[in-house]
Amino acid sequence: PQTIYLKDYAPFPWLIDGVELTFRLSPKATRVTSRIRFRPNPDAPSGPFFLNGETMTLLSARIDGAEVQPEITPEGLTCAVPDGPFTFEAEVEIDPEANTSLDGLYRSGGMYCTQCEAQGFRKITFYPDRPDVMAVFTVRVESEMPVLLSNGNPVDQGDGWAEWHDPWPKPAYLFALVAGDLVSVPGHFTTRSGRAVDLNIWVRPGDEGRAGWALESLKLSMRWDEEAYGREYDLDVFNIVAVDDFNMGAMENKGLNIFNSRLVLASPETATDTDFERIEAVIAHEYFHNWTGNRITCRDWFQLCLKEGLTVFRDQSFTSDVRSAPVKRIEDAILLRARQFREDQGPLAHPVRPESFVEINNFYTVTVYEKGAEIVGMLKRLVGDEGYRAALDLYFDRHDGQAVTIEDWLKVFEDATGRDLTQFARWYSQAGTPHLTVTDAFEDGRYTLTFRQETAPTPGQTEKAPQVIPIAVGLLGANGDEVVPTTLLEMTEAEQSFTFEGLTGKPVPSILRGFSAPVEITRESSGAEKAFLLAHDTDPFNRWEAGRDLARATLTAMILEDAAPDAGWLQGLGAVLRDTALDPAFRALVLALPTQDEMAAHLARLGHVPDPLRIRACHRALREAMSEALEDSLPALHEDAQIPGEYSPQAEPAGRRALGNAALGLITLRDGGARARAQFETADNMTQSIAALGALLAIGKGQDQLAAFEARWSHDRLVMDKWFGLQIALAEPEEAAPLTERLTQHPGFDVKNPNRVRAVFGSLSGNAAGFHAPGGASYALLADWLIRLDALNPQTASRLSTAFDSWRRYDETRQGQMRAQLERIAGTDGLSRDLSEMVQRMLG
Ligand code: HT7
Ligand code: ZN
Repeated sequence: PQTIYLKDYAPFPWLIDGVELTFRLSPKATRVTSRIRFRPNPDAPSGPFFLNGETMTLLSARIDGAEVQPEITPEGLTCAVPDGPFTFEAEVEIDPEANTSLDGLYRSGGMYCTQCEAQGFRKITFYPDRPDVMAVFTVRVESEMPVLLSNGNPVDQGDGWAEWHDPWPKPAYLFALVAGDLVSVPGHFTTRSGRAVDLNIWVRPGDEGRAGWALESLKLSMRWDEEAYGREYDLDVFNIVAVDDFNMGAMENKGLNIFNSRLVLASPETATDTDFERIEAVIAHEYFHNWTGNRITCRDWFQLCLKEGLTVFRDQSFTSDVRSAPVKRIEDAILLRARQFREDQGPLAHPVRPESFVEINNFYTVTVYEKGAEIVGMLKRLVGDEGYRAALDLYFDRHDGQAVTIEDWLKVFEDATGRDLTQFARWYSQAGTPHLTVTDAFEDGRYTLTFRQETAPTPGQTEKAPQVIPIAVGLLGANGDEVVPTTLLEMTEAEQSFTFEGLTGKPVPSILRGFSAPVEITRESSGAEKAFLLAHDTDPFNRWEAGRDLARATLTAMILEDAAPDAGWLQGLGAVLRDTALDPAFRALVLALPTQDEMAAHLARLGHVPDPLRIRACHRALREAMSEALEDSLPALHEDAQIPGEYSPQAEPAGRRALGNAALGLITLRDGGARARAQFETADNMTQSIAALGALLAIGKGQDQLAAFEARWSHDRLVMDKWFGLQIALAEPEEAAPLTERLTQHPGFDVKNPNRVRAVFGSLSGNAAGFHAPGGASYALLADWLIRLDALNPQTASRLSTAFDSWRRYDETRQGQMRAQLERIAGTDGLSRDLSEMVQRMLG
């Protein structure tokens, strides 16, 4: 397969003045006719006329009305064209029913829907399928389906047809079409300049009662973008459609967002607090793309972080504003460290803006999204709130309607603030997590912090230059008072010192407050100092961080030295838990231990070979110690979470339940499951019910409850995903593979449904001790299914294959077993470009 390079970018030699498409939908033989008005691009060198097109049959083609016979290859067509403007027309036939890749036009549960990002449009018709070719689309859909949707505004409709026109030029990846037997949950929004917008959440009949939260989240997002960024909606309608079979979370097609149904449908009985929060965030994310992604898009796919990093940053800010800012920051840091730092440490490490790819779908990664968002956050921290707003205003003004690059993005910051961002730009090109080593000294009232930055080599990048690192620091006095408030230090050198004058005693530093940069940090400091910060830090992030560091340190000592759990940390934890002035959601986060995978990564960084079974045993032992030490506090926390009255998914009650259920998990370790059983019996919402079930499964009980849960919910796909996933995630190590295998025989297992496949195999790889259980059965099982899945849905197979990315961390036996599975996959005939690229990179 061909490797595509950023350095080879060349503009398309033509511009498009208008696209007209007609779809005659039929399950196995959909006809698509296209009429595309091309004219030479004055800013591009001339070149051959090539249109992407795959997996379709060309029935006829015409140029300016005259029949032509283009040359067809598996990738597209070429054809001689006139020198000046011309109209290209084609009719093609495609087979949506046979499309199991869920990319292009496909069928899901009897409806038709599309997914075109990144390169799905080329499976629909012949077209220059690249983001820098933007055009105005008019679409006619003909079908017996009652609801026919496409992008933009409705133009007209009749019996069996509908026409749509999108006045905003867009790249083909934002095209969408939906046809189905759907019902809408309608709403209205008036923009601040007075535009009336009809909102619809389209769902299958029967699901109307579960779309209200998505609708409210959409209105909240629309208002927030006006207030925080001055961005208004720009069409008369905004449609969202829920689809059961979907490769990712959701898609921001102009005026017609398509969502995985798990990110739309929610009721108290079927969705957890976390589901509600996630729906709110993803609805916001896709809505925010209307400006950051759609009105201003990417010049090429190497610039993906331009829209994704910025839009993730925007959805994170939204959640911080509508929920709790410190809690959101901690959650984001947990995710970044667990997944992005892990990516950076392994064979799949790549820059936020990669320089080459074989399959672009493999680069929708945590690095592009979450590290991309961190870079935006750092820019904002460096230029300040006002500078950031001025830069964004300039970005929207200067680039509206364009397909742009990271250079364009950084230039608006330079122009708006006068800052030189040449060195900062390394954040986009250098892969890997910078590691800061910190030392300090105190003399005559002067306190000096010295930082050294280093980034380990990553594939294809051995040498790393120093990056700009914004380090937020505060200093605390011996009594816990803040003697120096949060100050932003700008590190630019490989090693650099910063001095604070006029102090009366040696302070306790609180470093990297608010997780001000996506870096790792090492500083020799005593447990007592960490305990002090856990008790006193005025920065909530670092207060949590101190507790996390202590938890990791005690777990590390238990694993490596057979040490007893740290009594000082347990005491500090108790004090935090009892402090009712603290947000319950924050306290729940303080109670959560580093995950077993995080511990494996930590031990590997320290130069040890992690033993997943030993980590699991010590994790369990530490939780038992917590259960005992906190025995007096836990029941009250659990009781406080039994909130009477109507269920609300808002942050406050959700936080109380998070803390209560964390307490329940610990209580269950010592009470044999009595309290969890009672909660399961009486729960009137999914948060309480799944937490109780999880607590029981974690102690090897709960089989009756699991059966009751299945009996109650077997008709509901989304709820059953939880049932499949939870039992695998919590299975005993030696049971994980056999249980997973049994569940693939369950009548509810459907290899064509990505949610179900992820529930099963994502949970298997998420069960660290189960995935790495001796004998390698889980490795073999996952590889078997990746090979089967790849033939149907390469994107989902490729994403799930990342379970193997940390194989080099482990002992020789496990390494050998994982490498053998990767080689077996690599040797499979007919492997997709997606999976083969991933496996090759992992084998390195
Ligand atoms: N921009 C979208 C990314 C995406 C996608 C979504 C659904 C199915 C396949 C997809 N490939 C790429 C989603 C987003 O980031 O908002
Ligand atoms: Zn996005």
